Amino acid sequence: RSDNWFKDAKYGLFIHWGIYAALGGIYQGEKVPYGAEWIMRNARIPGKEYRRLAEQFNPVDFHAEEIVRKAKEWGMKYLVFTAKHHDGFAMYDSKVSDYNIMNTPFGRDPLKELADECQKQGMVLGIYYSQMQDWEDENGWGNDWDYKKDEEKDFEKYFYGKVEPQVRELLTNYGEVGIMWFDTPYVMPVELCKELKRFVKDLQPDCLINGRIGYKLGDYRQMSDNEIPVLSFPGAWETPMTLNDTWGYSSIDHNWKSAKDVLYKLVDVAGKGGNLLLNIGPDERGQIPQKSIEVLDEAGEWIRVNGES
Ligand code: JFZ
Repeated sequence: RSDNWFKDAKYGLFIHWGIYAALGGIYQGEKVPYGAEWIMRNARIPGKEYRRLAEQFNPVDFHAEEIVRKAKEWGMKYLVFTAKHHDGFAMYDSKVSDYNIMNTPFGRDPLKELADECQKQGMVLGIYYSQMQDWEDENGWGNDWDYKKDEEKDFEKYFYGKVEPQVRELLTNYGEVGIMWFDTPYVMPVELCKELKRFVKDLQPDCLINGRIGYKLGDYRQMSDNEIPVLSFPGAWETPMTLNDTWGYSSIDHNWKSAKDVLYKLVDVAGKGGNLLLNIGPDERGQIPQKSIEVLDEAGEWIRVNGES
């Protein structure tokens, strides 16, 4: 893989997928505002109840081969998959925590399946991991309805007991990882962010780290969600973007961008030297929303005709 793969990539696929997809933005008959992947926190769903989603999770329509093939057709060069989002649920086979997808009726490891397909089809694999927020771990940040206030938690216990061991799994069991994509570092102490960076680089020296590891320690600059800078930057940077207004699957968000919108944004970002990381949120069956497919298909066709490579 070239050193410059990221700088040349221009376009990637973000995949936000977790057991929150089963709620699709609705809890107890009520629409819960903001990102559907935030529903546990936004509706203050007790952990005991939220875990029941795992007991029923069986996304039989998930096909890694298809997702990677589609991403290629759409003109994308890398993908980033949510191995663990803020809800704390591991969407891969984790020995560190039982709270993972192997303990669902599905019982398969989608990250492994995606990693194998990426290898086969020539796509760079990136892994999203929520390092600070974890609403399942009693010492992870963000859950004050089941557990103590954040300031009273033993964050290091969570960090050394869950974060590092899980990051080790992710960088050991899935082959070459192109990016470790961290998120919402907020008040994480700088020493631990540095420690995490060292930890990643020790395991995979060529693995890039995104800007949201915090304190400008990332290998490339991270824009805010959906933000496109006015001027270009010399270094590597990336804008994460959704096709509607949520990252996780929502049954009620129909505010879809058109293929034309996507292309304008892609050309804008790529022209300024950045990468657009565009998101899909598969539903509880593992299906990509039909509208996302339509828009990305249409944009992909234009890219095939007019793109450089
Ligand atoms: C975070 C997550 O909380 C969200 O669920 C999703 O995963 C998204 C990609 O990242 O949300 C953010 C993080 C940073 C900004 C905005 C939303 N920001 O810098 O503007």
